[in-house]
Amino acid sequence: MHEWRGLPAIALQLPGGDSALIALQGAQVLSWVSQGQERLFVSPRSAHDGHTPIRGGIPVCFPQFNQRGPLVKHGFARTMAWSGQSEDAQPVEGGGLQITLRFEDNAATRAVWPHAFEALLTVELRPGALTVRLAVHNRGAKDLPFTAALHSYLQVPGAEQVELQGLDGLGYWDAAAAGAVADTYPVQAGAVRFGVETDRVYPRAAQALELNADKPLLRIAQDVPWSETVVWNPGPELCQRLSDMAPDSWQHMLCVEAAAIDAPVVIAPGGHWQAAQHLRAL
Ligand code: TA6
Repeated sequence: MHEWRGLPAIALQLPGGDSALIALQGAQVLSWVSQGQERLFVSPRSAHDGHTPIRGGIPVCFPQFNQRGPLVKHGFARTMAWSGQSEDAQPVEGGGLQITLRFEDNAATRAVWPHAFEALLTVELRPGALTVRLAVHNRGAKDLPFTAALHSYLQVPGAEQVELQGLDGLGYWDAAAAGAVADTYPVQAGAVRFGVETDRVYPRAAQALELNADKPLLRIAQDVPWSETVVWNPGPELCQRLSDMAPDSWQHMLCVEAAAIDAPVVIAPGGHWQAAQHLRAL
């Protein structure tokens, strides 16, 4: 078993040099290296005590996004231990490796959320690409409603130098607007740029998004069941107030999240749901 700052983790390594590291806490991908470059951001001040959310990588928000419900912010899945081991990694087509981590209901989840479920997080690493897929199975006798997100923290060379393309023309919910009024939807004009707190929920775009700096960095796609894309950068002021970020961390990260939040997903008894986010290094 590998470790990340003292926490158990699983490492995937391809012969060409691409690699990934996944913490058992939250099945959180914490590192993805492609073309010799780290593509994910993890805060130097992140907690690593085994139960506080880890700041960075790809947190799995489940079964609740943010504070849109009665559970802890972003749901309990990101603070709990998932099961999986390095030996479970399997080769996949295209010279890759994949691993699936598992989490099911237990006394702690049933105390706050009365559902029988199995959640699987599959990480597929291929040369130049990372796919992360969340699958949920309703093992109970009643409908299972949830909201969720793959809250990916992408590493950027400078938040003010990057632009996110592909959301042009879409109306978005602006969570950073003063008073955040639910029925005002500004329309995105051109690429999204950063420098102040940005916290927006867009409908899923028809095509993949592209993150560019002075050169193309990443292509970001999400499967159709992820009905929204959340774009978050805390900007300098909020970042100062986040105790698990360094004051300049906002310059090094950008969250582009595959999310299903505006309408809860409802899985019928015995039913399954799954959706992936696909990242490609450019
Ligand atoms: O996805 C964006 C967001 O919901 C923001 O509103 C911000 O709170 C962020 O997630 C981080 O949340 P966290 O609980 O990890 O501090």
